[in-house]
Amino acid sequence: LSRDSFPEGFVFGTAASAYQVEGMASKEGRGPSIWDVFVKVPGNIVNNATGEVSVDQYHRYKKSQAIRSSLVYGLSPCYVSLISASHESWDNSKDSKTICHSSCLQEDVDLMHKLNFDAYRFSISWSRIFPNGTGKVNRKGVAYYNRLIDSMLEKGITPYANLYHYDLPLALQEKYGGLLGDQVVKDFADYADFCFKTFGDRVKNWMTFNEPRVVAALGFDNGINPPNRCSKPFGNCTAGNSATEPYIAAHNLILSHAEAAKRYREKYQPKQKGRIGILLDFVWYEPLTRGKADNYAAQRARDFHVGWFLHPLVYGEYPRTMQEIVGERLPKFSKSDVKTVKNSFDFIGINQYTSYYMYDPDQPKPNVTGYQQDWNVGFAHERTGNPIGRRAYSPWLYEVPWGMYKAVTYIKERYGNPNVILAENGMDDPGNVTLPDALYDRERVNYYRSYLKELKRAMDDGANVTGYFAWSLLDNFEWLSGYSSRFGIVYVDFKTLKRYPKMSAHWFKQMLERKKH
Ligand code: GCO
Repeated sequence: LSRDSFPEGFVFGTAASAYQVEGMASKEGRGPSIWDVFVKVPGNIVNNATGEVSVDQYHRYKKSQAIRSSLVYGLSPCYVSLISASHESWDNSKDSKTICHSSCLQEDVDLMHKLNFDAYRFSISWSRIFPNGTGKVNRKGVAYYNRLIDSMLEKGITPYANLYHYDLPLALQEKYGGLLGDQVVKDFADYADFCFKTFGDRVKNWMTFNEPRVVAALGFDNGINPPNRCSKPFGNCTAGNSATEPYIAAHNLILSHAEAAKRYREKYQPKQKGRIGILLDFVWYEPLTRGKADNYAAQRARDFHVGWFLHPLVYGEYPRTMQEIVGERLPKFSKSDVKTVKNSFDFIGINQYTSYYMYDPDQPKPNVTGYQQDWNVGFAHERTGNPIGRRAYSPWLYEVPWGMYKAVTYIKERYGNPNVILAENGMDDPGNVTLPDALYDRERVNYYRSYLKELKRAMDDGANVTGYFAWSLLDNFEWLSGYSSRFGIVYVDFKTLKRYPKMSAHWFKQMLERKKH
């Protein structure tokens, strides 16, 4: 497998999100998001970790002064960093963890470039731009994203900017219930509009939301993610109404996406010539048996998963299965909504990691291990004692390369072969692996190689895929798991924040090398 196995111009990048990598969460004028308060409640996150410092990308995205001077004196960056480390007393700083240390491995954009990646999918933190969600702009936040974008362009890394990765400004949650309030549609579009206006001269690939299904289901059905709304006894969620709220939140997410896309297309696209899309997570659901009931169950699951959002975007309505099952509780699109929602994308981003078997929970249970999903749809990780794939560290993540082929082919067939970017794909190791063992991530290399082969196979069979993003460049803050799960192709020592490329990083570097023809 090499770059040449893919069409000319195919983009390879890595993906990350603001709260997971930036750090400086309560500094430089950033307002809190719903995650900032959630992580502070003891017991919510493994080891009570937070994204307050995380991997400090806020400071470590570009060449630091010491490395710049190395170019002047003709010394190797590593050598200079050793000198400067011993001469300057970094540790005297009150906040030494968030000071930009200089070392040959600490510059993330530089690292992407060295590993031969073409692009970086990052997210903009809404409350870093508008600390209260609306109104006054935080100039320091704007300056940070300007610096980040500029340093990417300097290095030939194409920015892919996502506007929302779970981090709703807390102010909007408090003001009108966040995603449950209709007002979020306008507020999100205003925020998006500001970003298009400010960064759109350089950012040509925009994404509105990451994984709206996760936002709706985990935030409002089982309530394990903020704002922790549910009506079932799960975790420590607050009173909500699981029967309706996930559908209302999802509906507002769809309308917010569509409104932002409309603004982009009308006001900015003609001049800026970029494109806009949305990011959907897609677990492939494979029927457990060949029986009709399981087939229908799998189709239903795909509809409730990716169809929930993609169906309205492509066809202007929710999937038939959802309409039948959810009935009156499913909000309706007005005629004018349909006009904004339908075709409100230039591309679809798909986050594809894993696959599950799906069975009809009303049929007598075959021999499976798994659990019941919401909406009373059953899914399983094993069929007659055989796991669907090798399990990674996270209990939800099984390695199923053929699921990649099926998921991408399904989008092609059911949704008219839209332009797709494979926006996330990857696997994790446990957080407590140590150096140097952590660097020998053979299994991650196998994972990437086999999934990329299946992606290529789907493309050879006609799927219109134009890019691929690995999750993630760096080990980082993995939401509820904190730092107990590592998804990076680059190891981060969370104490020193030093970066150490793993074998998988070297694998990508070689795979992406441009051959001189
Ligand atoms: C997503 C998640 C990411 C996770 C990654 C690994 O977009 O899928 O929200 O932020 O870190 O998926 O679990």
